[in-house]
Amino acid sequence: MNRNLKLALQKKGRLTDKSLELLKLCGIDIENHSERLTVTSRNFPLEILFLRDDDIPEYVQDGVADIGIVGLNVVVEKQTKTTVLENLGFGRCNVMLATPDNKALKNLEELNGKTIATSYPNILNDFLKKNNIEAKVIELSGSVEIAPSLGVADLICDIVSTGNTLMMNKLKKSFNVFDSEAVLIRSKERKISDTLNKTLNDLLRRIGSVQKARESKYLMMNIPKTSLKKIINIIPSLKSPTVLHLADENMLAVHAVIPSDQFWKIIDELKTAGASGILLLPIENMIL
Ligand code: PRT
Ligand code: ZN
Repeated sequence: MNRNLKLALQKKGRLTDKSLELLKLCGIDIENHSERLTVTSRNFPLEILFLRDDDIPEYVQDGVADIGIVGLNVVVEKQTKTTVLENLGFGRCNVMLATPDNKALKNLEELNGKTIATSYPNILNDFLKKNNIEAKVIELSGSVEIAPSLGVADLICDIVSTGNTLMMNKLKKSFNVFDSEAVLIRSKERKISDTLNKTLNDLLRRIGSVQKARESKYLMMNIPKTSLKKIINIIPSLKSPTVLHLADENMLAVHAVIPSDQFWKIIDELKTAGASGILLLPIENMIL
């Protein structure tokens, strides 16, 4: 029986928009899903299941969905038999220890004998064990940040992104326990048909090219002919840059793909070397 590949996504939350945007960049059309549990793509053999993020690892493990997009923090906490196929580079956050403002920890050993409230007991216990620390862990399902002020715990271990939530609760970042981002997972043990495997590989190839494109930008500029050598030495190009003649024969146009984060580092050098009309364009897809 031919069926579509099933992908579990968070129904409504921090990862939903970015997950759908990734699919769109992969050329996969998803119609409005707001009131539906499942949606099938019009132009790719993919069915999307919209679920609570906490349920995604188990559903993928059990084969309800073939693959899923969820935070690594949830994957590791749930201890399911799933494996990470790809880090997706969004939904980045840290699981961190935080103390009341006036009770900062000088070192990890000071955690011994303390009570820590968290929604991530497995991740925390693993961290404590690795560091030979004996502390009492209290599991709370939400509003962990109010535990110290209620006198329930000495400190907390929770997700931190900007740190604003900690600040509002008079808490302070302490040690980092776990780095997280959204990941694509599949079941460790379940097999899928050859057809579904082909669809999965196609999807992974597309995701790979979107990720690669995100890391790169297309740089265009005009330069004096005499500066070519200098400019080529400045550009951290993947391959040799494209050099084009211009109507003004003393000038050349140079085009190159560069790592996104390099642009602001080299712009002054390019200008000093005589570059003008500098344009930096996003790349939608990069097939290597
Ligand atoms: O309804 P459902 O169960 O599906 O969603 P949820 O409410 O459990 O999860 P959601 O949407 O809040 O988060 C989904 C995933 O996003 C998490 O599992 C993380 O992998 C990732 N992520 C990234 C975050 C954050 N950033 C984040 N800041 N998840 C939660 N937060 C919370 C955190 O718990 C704390 O309350 O935001 C607060 C801290 O944020 P700052 O910016 O104030 O530090
Ligand atoms: Zn959740």
